[in-house]
Amino acid sequence: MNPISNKVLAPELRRLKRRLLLRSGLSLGALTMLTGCNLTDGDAVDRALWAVSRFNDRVQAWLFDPNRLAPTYPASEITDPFPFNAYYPEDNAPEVDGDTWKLEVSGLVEDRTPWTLARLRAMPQASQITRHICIEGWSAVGEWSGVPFRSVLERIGADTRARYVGFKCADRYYSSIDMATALHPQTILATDFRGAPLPDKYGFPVKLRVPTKLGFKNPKHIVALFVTNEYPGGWWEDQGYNWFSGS
Ligand SMILES: Nc1nc2c(c(=O)[nH]1)N[C@H]1C(S)=C(S)[C@@H](COP(=O)(O)O)O[C@H]1N2
Ligand SMILES: [Mo]
Repeated sequence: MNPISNKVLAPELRRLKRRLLLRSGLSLGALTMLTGCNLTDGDAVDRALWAVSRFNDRVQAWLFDPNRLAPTYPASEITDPFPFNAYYPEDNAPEVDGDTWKLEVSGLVEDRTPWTLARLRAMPQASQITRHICIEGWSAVGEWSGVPFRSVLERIGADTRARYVGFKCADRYYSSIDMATALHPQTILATDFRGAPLPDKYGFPVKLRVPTKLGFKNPKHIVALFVTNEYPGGWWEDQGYNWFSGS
């Protein structure tokens, strides 16, 4: 974890940090990674912040290359313990029953049959060790495995010309991503964390792992997905965080 607390930042930088989050959806952690600048180096950070904060959704969407891959890491760099985050404390994480859990599917798809955990696990699996970057200013490397989301979309006959995929979660959290991100090779419907079923707090039974996006675009405890052309928003997105929020 690399917490960048407000305490160590000058007031000017605090304002810039807020502006950066609201306007570009990037955290200071993400900015540090992108620019390679050292956060104690005030001037350089300042310049980078101003440059990045000029990006708007449209520019970011244009810059987004669906084939660009997020960096991957060796197992030795996995952050242990991995941080928990949600809009509530860890003890309140929902406890979903994996045996009765179903993933509802709706919207612009051909096959609305709900998915069971067994069906997801029977699909070809993928694994990744990637960095999760939270808008609150920390990042951590984790290992997730599951089904490439693209193959789920193919299996349900999703209209991949649609603009968005939206998600609803067992804890009332919700989020959405653009179709290019949904089809990205590293976007996976993850059932495992570090080679074992996702612990409750990290999103049991299923979370969307999107390493090209900030942490809040990685919904945990997913119970429903839908394909749509109508902007679905999200828990944080609707509170002013930048929707695109990624590279
Ligand atoms: N269902 C659900 N998913 C969620 C959240 C949440 O509160 N509820 N928080 C998001 C945020 S802001 C972050 S940083 C990550 C944290 O995931 P972790 O607990 O595995 O670190 O989950 C994201 N997905
Ligand atoms: Mo987050």
